[in-house]
Amino acid sequence: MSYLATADPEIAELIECERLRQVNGLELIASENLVSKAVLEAMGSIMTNKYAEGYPGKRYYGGCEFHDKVENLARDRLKQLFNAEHANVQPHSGTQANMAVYFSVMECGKDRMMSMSLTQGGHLSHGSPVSFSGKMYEVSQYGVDLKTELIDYGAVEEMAKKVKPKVIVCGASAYPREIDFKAFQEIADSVGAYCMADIAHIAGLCAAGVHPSPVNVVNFTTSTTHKTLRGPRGGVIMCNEEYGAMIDKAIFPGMQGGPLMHTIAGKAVCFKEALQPSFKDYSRQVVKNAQALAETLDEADLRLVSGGTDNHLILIDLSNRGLTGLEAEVALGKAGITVNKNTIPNENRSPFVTSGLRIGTPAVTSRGMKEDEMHQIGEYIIRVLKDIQDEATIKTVKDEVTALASRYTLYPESL
Ligand code: DSN
Repeated sequence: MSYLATADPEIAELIECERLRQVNGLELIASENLVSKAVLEAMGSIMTNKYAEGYPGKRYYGGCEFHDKVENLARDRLKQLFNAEHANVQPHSGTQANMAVYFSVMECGKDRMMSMSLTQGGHLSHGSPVSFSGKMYEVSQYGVDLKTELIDYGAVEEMAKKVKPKVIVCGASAYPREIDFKAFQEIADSVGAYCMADIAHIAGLCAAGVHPSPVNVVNFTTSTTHKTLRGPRGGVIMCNEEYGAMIDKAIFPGMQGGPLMHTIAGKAVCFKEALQPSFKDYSRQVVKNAQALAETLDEADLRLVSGGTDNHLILIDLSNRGLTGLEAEVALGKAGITVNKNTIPNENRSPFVTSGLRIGTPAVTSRGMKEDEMHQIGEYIIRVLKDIQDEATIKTVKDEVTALASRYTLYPESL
């Protein structure tokens, strides 16, 4: 960072403040992770200097010979990682990956889609009324069974038969349990719909075989690359060869211009890392850590949505604690524990307040923490939530958090 410190000390200083926040705190946001130094170097490289509109071998600019090789490596590695027939690594984000699938198979203002509601675990780009997806298509949303807090596949099927959607979206941002992708595709087939699985949250777990993969099960799989997959921020799409040309066209020239080639280089590095045997160990540990943390929270009588977790995240229902998600998020933040407020099934508060907290283990697992540390972190959370006005306890917990964090690197081994 020496050039930056000279050229723009204000930005350099803010980046250093953020580095210290990450070093000294515990990052428990379920959708975040830490990238390796190799990914960081690729992202910060001169690959950003070039326009490469088009695809390898078919660009609209000269001088793309090395960019072609980088993008081909990224596509081939992603295909190998998920055993996919076709991969597009150009989406700038998960939302744009989803948009490309919708644009490929649905007609704006005419077609219907079905997806999980945002308050019960879905995502904005799955048809929320405030997102392009909810404005452009007619959307029907399914949720979880309010008793079990699990997806009710029978209810999804019933809705599909009534709604006759063109696309059924599965995949979630706040669902702690395994998703049955085969069941979703079967429901889609039964009503002549396409099925799209958005695995942004669990992509790393699917790649490592820790969660069943939807690739080759559903028609389209979209994802981000920066959550459990532990790569740079961005999106990808996978599908069978028969849909490949249509998806590629939807991304470019359909909705994006020049690809972010420095990000695509970072994605290629991430996929290589995820192909190493140690990534399977990492992913297994992410789940073990989430389950260890859930156990500690559950023992303290915090109510966990669905009773626990099968993946990398836990959803705590605070409604019987006289606390909102917002209050809990702020108090834990003061103690150096970063989490996010989240809606829960049967939510009656606004998304800015909420009755829940979402907690995830991908980043702390990348730092090398295991079950013992998860029990410790669970204790910290319990102590802070017991009385969020107790500033002395928050201060003591913050010191303990800093001491724990200081024992672990910010940069995962390059595998
Ligand atoms: N906003 C992300 C999350 O936190 O789950 C999903 O895009």
